[in-house]
Amino acid sequence: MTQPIFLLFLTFAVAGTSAKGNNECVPRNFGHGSVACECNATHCDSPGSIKLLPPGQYLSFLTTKVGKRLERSQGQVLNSSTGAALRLSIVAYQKYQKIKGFGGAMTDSAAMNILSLSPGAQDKLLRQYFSMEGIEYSVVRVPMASCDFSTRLYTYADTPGDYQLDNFTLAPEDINMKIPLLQRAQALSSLPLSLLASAWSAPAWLKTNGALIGKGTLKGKPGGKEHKTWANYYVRFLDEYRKYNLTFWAMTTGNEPSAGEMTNYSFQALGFTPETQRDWVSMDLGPAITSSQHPHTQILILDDNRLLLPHWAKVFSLSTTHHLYPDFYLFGTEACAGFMPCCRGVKLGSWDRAEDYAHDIIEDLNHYVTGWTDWNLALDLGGGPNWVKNFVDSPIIVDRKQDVFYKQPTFYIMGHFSKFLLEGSQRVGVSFSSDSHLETTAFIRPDGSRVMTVLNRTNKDVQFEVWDSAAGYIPSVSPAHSILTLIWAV
Ligand SMILES: *[C@@H]1O[C@H](CO)[C@@H](O)[C@H](O)[C@H]1NC(C)=O
Ligand SMILES: *[C@@H]1O[C@H](CO)[C@@H](O)[C@H](O)[C@H]1NC(C)=O
Ligand SMILES: *[C@@H]1O[C@H](CO)[C@@H](O)[C@H](O)[C@H]1NC(C)=O
Ligand SMILES: *[C@@H]1O[C@H](CO)[C@@H](O)[C@H](O)[C@H]1NC(C)=O
Ligand SMILES: *[C@@H]1O[C@H](CO)[C@@H](O)[C@H](O)[C@H]1NC(C)=O
Ligand SMILES: CC(=O)N[C@H]1CO[C@H](CO)[C@@H](O)[C@@H]1O
Repeated sequence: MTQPIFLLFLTFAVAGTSAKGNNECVPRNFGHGSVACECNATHCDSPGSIKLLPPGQYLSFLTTKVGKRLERSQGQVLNSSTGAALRLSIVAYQKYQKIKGFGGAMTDSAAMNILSLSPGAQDKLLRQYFSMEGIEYSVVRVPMASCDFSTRLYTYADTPGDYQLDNFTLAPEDINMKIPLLQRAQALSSLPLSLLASAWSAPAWLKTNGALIGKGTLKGKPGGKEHKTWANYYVRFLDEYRKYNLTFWAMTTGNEPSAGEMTNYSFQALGFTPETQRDWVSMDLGPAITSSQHPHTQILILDDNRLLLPHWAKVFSLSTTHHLYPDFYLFGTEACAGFMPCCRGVKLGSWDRAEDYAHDIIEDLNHYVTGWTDWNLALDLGGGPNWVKNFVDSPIIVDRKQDVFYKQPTFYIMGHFSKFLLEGSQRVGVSFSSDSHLETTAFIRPDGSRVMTVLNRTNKDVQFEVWDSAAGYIPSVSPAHSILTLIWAV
């Protein structure tokens, strides 16, 4: 992991708390700027399912540094302007990319953390992510075999010389943990989940360095037996998961191929250059998938740092990348907070990390990205387990001893997008009547309803109105340090 797609700016402040009620956040202040909401086997705050109001009314959902968490309200769409100094107009004829979805990763560590809770608390946690009452994740990234967020090193084919993959076998981590959780997540979800597979390393015996970690590539050349075996390994993985009724929307060509080009890289990696990976996809992986029982599985390249675009895409003949290759799409496969050496691990209730998430997601969406996948679905209080101590943060932190989990501000940020931007929602233009640094993005959903999300990272409340020529005027305010999602039918 460690995909530095955003920078952290850490400051400290003390936040207020929100009211405690039946369905409300039980706030816990750990001194990191805002609160985390505590959930247990019998209580968890939840935004609830969304039913659009008829045309002429809007719904709004607000999360603030001072403690609101996807707080719902509603109002009338007006027929005339309120005269607000700032107007954000929907420009419906400016159409951009369509959304695939939002989600997180079912790593070995995430699965262990979720399963360390009592069955009741596990259920509450899964409902928070996947059900209509929660934030309705639709994408789950599934590491193929071990990564740094595992407690041991393994692949599914560790028998040396097993080119036919006769001894390919899923791990106990899959069979006892990840698969049952994915099935439960699917059962809670109102739509089929889009699963995304990523491998970290090939089996050691297929690699130049004879190890899962460090600098190393596949032996031989694309088209050779190691490259063929590695392609067939992906097919076998899809075959095995399908036996559990889990089918994959897409696979990536491998997590962070650039890491495997670094001397002494500390955890599982497999090096590729754009040229070797292009040739492996065209000679081995592509044909293997096409002739498998999963011919429609999408292949995503460059499951790696954003900085490597558009070079990789150019070599594969894929803002810059979109304009070069408009028929392909961009999708964010991994992001997290707390990976920087200065400020590693968990910061319960951090508001800065929430704003970093929101800023990064809006920026990506406004540059043609079709979805955004968070990293571990759940970590422990130390930001692990992680066998190389590469501890980071997660939107849900589990305290096994107390049988509780904490929903961090980043959890609600994810919800401001995942719950509203259904697959197929199309981004449209927004024009500002005057200079403002409010960060915003707007979409028309498949049913024609409109969604606008507004981020304010300053200390000032900002009055504004939305104008949608198909609906009217929505008077609103973006409070200091808040994120607001407005949704209305037309
Ligand atoms: C769960 O949390 C609620 C709200 O804080 C509390 O009233 C209840 O006692 C807790 N249940 C357990 C089993 O700790
Ligand atoms: C807006 O105009 C429509 C059509 O004239 C009318 O039916 C509606 O009541 C008006 N709404 C408001 C809030 O004034
Ligand atoms: C590999 O699989 C074969 C056939 O199922 C079995 O006989 C053999 O013991 C396995 N080898 C290892 C090292 O697991
Ligand atoms: C398999 O999963 C799909 C949803 O992805 C569901 O509709 C179907 O009922 C499941 N089948 C079985 C046998 O569980
Ligand atoms: C890599 O590790 C080896 C063995 O520990 C060490 O000798 C070498 O200096 C390391 N190389 C770099 C570039 O860190
Ligand atoms: C309109 C307004 O004041 N927006 C603020 C919201 O947050 C951004 C980012 O920090 C500020 O630059 C804007 O001034």
